[in-house]
Amino acid sequence: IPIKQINIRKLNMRLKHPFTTSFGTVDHKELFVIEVTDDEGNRGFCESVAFSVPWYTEETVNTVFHIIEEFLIPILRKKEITHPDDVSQAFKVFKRNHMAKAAIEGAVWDLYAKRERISLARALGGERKQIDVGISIGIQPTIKELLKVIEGAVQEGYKRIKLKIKPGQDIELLREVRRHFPDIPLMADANSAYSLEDIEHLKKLDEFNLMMIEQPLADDDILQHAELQSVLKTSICLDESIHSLEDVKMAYKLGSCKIINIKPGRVGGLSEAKRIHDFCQKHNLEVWCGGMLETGIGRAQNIALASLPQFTIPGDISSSSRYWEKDIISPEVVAKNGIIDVPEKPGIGYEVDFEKLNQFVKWERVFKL
Ligand code: OSB
Ligand code: MG
Repeated sequence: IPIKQINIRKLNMRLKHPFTTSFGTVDHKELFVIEVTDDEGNRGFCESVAFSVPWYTEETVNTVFHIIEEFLIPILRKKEITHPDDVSQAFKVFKRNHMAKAAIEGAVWDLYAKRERISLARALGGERKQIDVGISIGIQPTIKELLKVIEGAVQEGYKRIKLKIKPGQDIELLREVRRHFPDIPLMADANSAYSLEDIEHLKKLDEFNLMMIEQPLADDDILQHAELQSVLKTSICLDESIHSLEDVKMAYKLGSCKIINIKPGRVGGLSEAKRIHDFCQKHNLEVWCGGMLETGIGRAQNIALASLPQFTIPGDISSSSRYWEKDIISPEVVAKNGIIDVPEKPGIGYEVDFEKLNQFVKWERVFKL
């Protein structure tokens, strides 16, 4: 894949509504849109998913740029890339910084699929023409407001409702939600807000018929989750703890979870996401695709990934309009009755709308290879 040029645009986009988790509130998303161009003028796109503050994992939007500029682009100048899998392989000389690596790698995947004239979904081995999707609902100021947001999501047809919880806003909150919505497919995400000292408290989650509890314990733990899973009926899903296939193997061996949330950015890109998918398929771990409040570019990448067969649980892949007044792709992502059509056009299958995108650009850097 003869990559000739990399354009990196820094964007700052305001979310329609602030999104609150146990770690804090996000109301703007700063991100990089990565564009890679080949010798025939084909262009591949991806976005960086890191937040401005290192409270989900250690990366930030600015460490992403630092790593790309100082370390990743020099590698692309030296190494020949014949397949997108070569990108993550070549990047392995540098530790972690998965969101930086994934931003470049995802753009190369899109470029590769466009050169092959196939959809990104197909390039990854995806089979589904449509994917089921769910929605992640942030912590709301009051239960009343939460119930209203859930009602809206149920009306829209989302196939799985995820609620953010934290100590003090968990058991009573879920009891109230279940009283109003006894049958909806429901789960909770704690974003590492608990410790093993809360084990008796966390056992109460078993009464709510949850699909899973996502990342209850520390972001860097796998062992303690195994201890918790051994006493919980509710399935544990790991998010923050999983950075690689090796982490998944450890979690599987220890019995730390039954479900894996795959986010390409967190695991270093689509190639590693696919390897994790394949392992989970072989070992009967269910997987689903998480979200990072992406624009349509990242959403399109997630849709392609979620078309793979072991993505058996609806992902956090909502409509563009959930987070953005206007998205930067055309057409926008639309979930109808909780279903999104997987595009069949080459690459990510959505056009980047530069007229819209340019309104959010703070600056741009061009790297010739
Ligand atoms: O833990 O999955 C998470 C948002 C920001 C940071 C972490 C998470 C989330 C979400 C929202 O749950 C996912 C989305 O709708 O993009
Ligand atoms: Mg999560």
